[in-house]
Amino acid sequence: MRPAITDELTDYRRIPRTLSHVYYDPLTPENEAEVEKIFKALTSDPSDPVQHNRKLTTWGRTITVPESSSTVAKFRFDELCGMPLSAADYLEIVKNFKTIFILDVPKMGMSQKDKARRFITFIDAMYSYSRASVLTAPSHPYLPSAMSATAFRPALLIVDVQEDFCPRNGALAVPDGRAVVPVINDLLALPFVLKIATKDHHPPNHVSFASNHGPDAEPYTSVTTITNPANARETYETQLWPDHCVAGTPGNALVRELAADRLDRVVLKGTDPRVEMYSAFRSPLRDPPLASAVSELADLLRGHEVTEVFVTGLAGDYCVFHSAVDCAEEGWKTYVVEEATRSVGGQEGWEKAAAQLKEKGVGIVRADGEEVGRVRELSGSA
Ligand code: VGL
Ligand code: ZN
Repeated sequence: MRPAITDELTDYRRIPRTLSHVYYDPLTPENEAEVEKIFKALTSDPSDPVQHNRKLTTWGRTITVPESSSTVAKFRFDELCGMPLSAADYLEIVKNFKTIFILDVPKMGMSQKDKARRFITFIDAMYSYSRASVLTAPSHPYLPSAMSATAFRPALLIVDVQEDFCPRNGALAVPDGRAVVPVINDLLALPFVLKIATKDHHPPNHVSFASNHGPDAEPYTSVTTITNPANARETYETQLWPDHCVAGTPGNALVRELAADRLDRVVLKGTDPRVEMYSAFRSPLRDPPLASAVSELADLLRGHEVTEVFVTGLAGDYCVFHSAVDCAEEGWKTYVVEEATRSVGGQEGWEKAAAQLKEKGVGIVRADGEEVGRVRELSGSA
């Protein structure tokens, strides 16, 4: 099936595969009835009845929600995107409901740019709050896979293969870390459509350095609390480390044996001194996301119409782990190539991480396995 929006505006790859509520296309009467049935089921709690025209207030403005319970809202497309609501209004709506129905999403060409832009703003807001909703035919509950039923456009992601993460002299050397390099160099010779390396790229005053937390803070054991600069109520605990990967130092460099000439791009992460950013996609802050801790990685993958991502690098139980989790959540079929990663916690650390990755839908594969084999079989012109 085709998405109900023209290709140049399609941004559905952002929709995580875990979404369980779907928009039905095309809008046959049967599908409308099916959607209505789901809405009724989700709003069947008698102590939380559906209200009509609930008012939300934000920035002194009032938004009307046509039909909603305390957790589920329903709009016609034009009620949501046909009027001049702002990104702040959409965030307010998204914050208030866990599941949002949008009915009658039309095809939008360049003549409906405003509506399309609002729609994408709204989808982005839903994405950043991990809200459920949206978009596909009953037989295709997961749109990106429906869009790419035949396409196979694999990318290689090489996480933080930097001197500071490697023995012997790395400041935060991962046991046996350097052993990933020959495996990754072999992968770099394959016809991935995009080959991206990331670098942990910290300023000297980075929050994850124990040295920035007074004499009692110990690397590997102490923790600190990180607060969202835009929202004091959103916090997370994070472990402290030795100073590592400081911008401009030798330890920050990609490992010298890595075939860096085969890379298409290097993406920097952890550049904001205020937040820890294990994931190559973004920091854990969501409410709202911190723009300086969201990388260009997702946009790059979408821009190249990547369908699956093979994750490699260091460390398997930290940055590889969090990057793979976010990647799968963003909707890409995601694999970690097992021989191409090593963990801070050694084999035991990796086994724990791998078990959690599998639970989150990330495949653990071997460099000589069939998944990488599909990449080998692609013609070099891919
Ligand atoms: C990493 C700890 C601190 C990693 C980065 O790349 O896994 N671990 N910073
Ligand atoms: Zn770091």
